[in-house]
Amino acid sequence: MNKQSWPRETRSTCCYCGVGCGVIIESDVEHISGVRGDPAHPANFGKLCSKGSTLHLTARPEQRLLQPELRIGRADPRLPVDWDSALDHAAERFADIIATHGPDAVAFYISGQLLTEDYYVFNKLAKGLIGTNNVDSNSRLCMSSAVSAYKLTLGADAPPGCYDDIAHAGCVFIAGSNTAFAHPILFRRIEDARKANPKQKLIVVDPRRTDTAQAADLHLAIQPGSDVMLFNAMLHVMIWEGWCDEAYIAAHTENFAAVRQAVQAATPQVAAERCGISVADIVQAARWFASGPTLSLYCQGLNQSAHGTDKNATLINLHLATGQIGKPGAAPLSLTGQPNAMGGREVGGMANLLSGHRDLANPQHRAEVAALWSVPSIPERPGKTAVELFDALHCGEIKAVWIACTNPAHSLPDAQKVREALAHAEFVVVQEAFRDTDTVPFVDLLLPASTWGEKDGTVTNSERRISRVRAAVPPPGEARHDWQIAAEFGQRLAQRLGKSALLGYPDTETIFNEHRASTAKRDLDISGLSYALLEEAGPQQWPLPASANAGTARLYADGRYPTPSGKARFHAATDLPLAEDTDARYPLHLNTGRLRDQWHGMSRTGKTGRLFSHVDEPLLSMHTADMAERQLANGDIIEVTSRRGALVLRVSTSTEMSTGQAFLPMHWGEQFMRGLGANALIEGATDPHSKQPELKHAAVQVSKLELPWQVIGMVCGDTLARLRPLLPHFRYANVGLYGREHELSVFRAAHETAVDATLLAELDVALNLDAATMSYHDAKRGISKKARIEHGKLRAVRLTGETLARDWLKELMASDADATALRPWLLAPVSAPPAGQHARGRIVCNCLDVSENEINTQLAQGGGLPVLQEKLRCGTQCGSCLPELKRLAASNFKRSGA
Ligand SMILES: Nc1nc2c(c(=O)[nH]1)N[C@H]1C(S)=C(S)[C@@H](COP(=O)(O)OP(=O)(O)OC[C@H]3O[C@@H](n4cnc5c(=O)[nH]c(N)nc54)[C@H](O)[C@@H]3O)O[C@H]1N2
Ligand SMILES: Nc1nc2c(c(=O)[nH]1)N[C@H]1C(S)=C(S)[C@@H](COP(=O)(O)OP(=O)(O)OC[C@H]3O[C@@H](n4cnc5c(=O)[nH]c(N)nc54)[C@H](O)[C@@H]3O)O[C@H]1N2
Ligand code: SF4
Ligand SMILES: [Mo]
Repeated sequence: MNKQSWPRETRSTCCYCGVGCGVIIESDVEHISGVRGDPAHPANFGKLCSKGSTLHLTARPEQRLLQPELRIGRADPRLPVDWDSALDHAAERFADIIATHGPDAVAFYISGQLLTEDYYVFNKLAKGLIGTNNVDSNSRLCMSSAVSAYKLTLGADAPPGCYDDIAHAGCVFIAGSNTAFAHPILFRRIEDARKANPKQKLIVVDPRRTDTAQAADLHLAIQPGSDVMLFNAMLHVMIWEGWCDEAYIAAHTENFAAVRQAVQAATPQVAAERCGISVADIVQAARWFASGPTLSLYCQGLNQSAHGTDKNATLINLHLATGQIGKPGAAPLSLTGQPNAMGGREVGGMANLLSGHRDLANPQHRAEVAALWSVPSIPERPGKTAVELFDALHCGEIKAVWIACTNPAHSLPDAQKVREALAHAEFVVVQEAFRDTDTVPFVDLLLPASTWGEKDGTVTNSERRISRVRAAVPPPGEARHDWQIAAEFGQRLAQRLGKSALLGYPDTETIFNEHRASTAKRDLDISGLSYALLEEAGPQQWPLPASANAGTARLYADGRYPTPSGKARFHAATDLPLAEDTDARYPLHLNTGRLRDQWHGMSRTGKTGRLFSHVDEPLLSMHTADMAERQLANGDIIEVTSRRGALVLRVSTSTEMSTGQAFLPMHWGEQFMRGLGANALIEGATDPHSKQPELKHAAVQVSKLELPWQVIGMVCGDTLARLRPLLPHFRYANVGLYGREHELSVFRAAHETAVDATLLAELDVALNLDAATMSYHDAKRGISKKARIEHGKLRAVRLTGETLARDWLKELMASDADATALRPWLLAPVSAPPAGQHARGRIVCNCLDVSENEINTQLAQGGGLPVLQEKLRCGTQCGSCLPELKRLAASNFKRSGA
């Protein structure tokens, strides 16, 4: 008999970003106990970043959604139901709506975090079974401009390069990507390449001086939205200086004349003025780019724009004009955000696409897919894209929406309008792995989905590499796989609609094989790929046709493109202003994006204290001059307003920012703060080609808000579910976790005046302080302190009026230290810490738990990164903090005048 050894090890793929790192999951019978990088995986060779390496800490069954829940009337609470009743009810509602209003009255809104097999089933359910093309994905908010530009210029949605190109590049050109935070393991590869080849040039185009930009040889801090002008000016210089590859242009491209014309007016002088950078820097960038081999890496700074397709395509123009494509180290490589944005594109999981990179608008393609699925036809009418879909829900054109693996109430632009749309809808279904998201309160039928560590299937990363996702443990409670839920619903719906059931799949491999068949003879042909081959030979890059025995690392080596003429097409575009520009009332550009340790709406990363220690609350970053103009000091509470919403936050001075700009992380939403998050402020005008919204920009004003009454509460353990309902009662409020072995929940709030006693009593209950062991109240000064000390340890504390002690108290609780010395402090009005207590400050190195204060103290004693690594060990494990450590060392070096 086989003896099972524990912990068991399962090879799978990280469920966060599009780098697609291989992981080895350690588990016992039902629990995931650890995770480490898979040394054999070609995306990461054993490395993981701060998010990947803490995945096991976010995989606790007690935090999951475990049972279907249904509400019948809108005012009713949702109650647990069994799966049969849940799916029957859903099928009945959908069948009714379809019978009365037609198939286009229902819609599916899915996600680049689904597996390819999940995606395939949803797409077939909508387009094949129901007969609507209303199936779109959050990839519309993410990659659709990259897709449309690839198709427009190169003829197919295929990133031509691979990660290995990083090592071969002479110039790495990063535009609109904070790779150090958002694709950390790729950034490790860039660091390695630069070490191996010190001549390699790194250029970063970003309005902010991010950690990525600070590592660059040349940082082009352009004005928001001015990328097309920059790229056109670079091409202008290349033409003028004779740096173009005329032979390549002649042999392998078309439409260059139009582009030559379009960039004529984009002189370096004009561009310098518009972009806010120097002529010399533009010329330098053009020179390095043309010298090559040049690898461009780009992401949401280009895609999330009302001119995102133009931004992508004018960058691709530079590659075509200089022949920097189809050879080692040279490619326009669009970084995918989500782990399976690529897989979604492959199965055509969007409103304008069909399986196997086919186009809905093409009658031949529709006929091919109809034949493949054995259905009479695929509807011709294009489906609604993400923003249109929610607009149609808002005006009642769409009545029912089925949402899976995305949180639109948080992530779509104009969050208030999205909430209205969800509230108007007749029927909202959500498949979720966790229950605490901003969308869940609007849901009629909530279905528990399995997630990372439990699911089985495939994903494709940014370099076209298909990897297996494998289950280490069974789904908790009654959770089911996403594809299963869609298929089981589809079977029931088919019965009611009197159609043949198309979705009877026994397992994911059968779905994969059907998908594979749909790719035959297409640009992404994977006829030669199978689960067996992935098992044997590991992850593979498409195309991998039946005739091949391994995948393809680079495309277009022969200069032949999948266009009708076989040539790549230059795309002529001129610079356009942002969709929403600043004016006297809204004079600042708001930019939004990611932090190193959080993921989107925080439903997963918000489950572990460790991922809050780098940044623990939503801060608006600004330039000191803009703050001074508004008489703002670091940490002040401000109100930021746009033409459609407002948020109350703390402001933080940042050397990353240029004047006239502000930055807000996208992560915090209603679950973690008072207010709807960044998208309360964003309009999200869409790109005409890709329909991707401009999520990176809004015009805002920032003004100081006096909220003198402040409260801070901390309690051992994760009690966020109990603290959340209190957030809306304060003008400013947020919650989070902190700590490692001893995790605590932290609640911060402020208000114009003292809140009433009932609210404070509710807060005390949520903080487990209703039976406090100690309390101090000074009515005259408006200070009160309440604490519970058990077995000599501080278990909960609440401070009002005077909250300066919060940081060292947080440390005391997180270290589980003896709190005896605290008693006198607790009964006096002072805020100074008792001897031996101190605040550590932000944690920079998450793996080794090293704080910014500790790093600065060490740096003050001399030495740089190597000394930090030797003495404090920071930056020696996952490496996610390396860019920041280098920056701290460099600024210390400058400060000390060395
Ligand atoms: N830690 C972490 N990593 C993630 C994610 C996460 O949530 N957290 N999400 C994943 C997903 S889905 C995605 S899509 C990627 C996103 O990855 P990125 O696109 O790299 O991340 P962002 O922070 O959204 O934006 C990148 C940069 O665009 C800049 N930018 C803003 N406006 C402009 C502009 O007009 N021009 C230029 N050139 N730059 C501009 C911003 O200042 C920002 O630094 O990250 C993936 N990785
Ligand atoms: N202002 C602004 N807005 C943005 C952006 C920005 O930069 N600025 N970025 C945009 C981009 S690029 C993106 S990709 C989107 C991301 O936006 P969302 O897609 O809304 O982000 P997530 O929070 O990752 O949502 C995924 C949801 O699926 C759940 N989930 C996790 N695993 C599973 C599973 O296996 N099955 C199911 N059914 N559910 C699961 C999670 O708990 C989570 O609630 O945000 C967009 N919105
Ligand atoms: S870089 Fe980090 S988040 Fe992205 S796949 Fe790798 S481990 Fe996961
Ligand atoms: Mo994304």
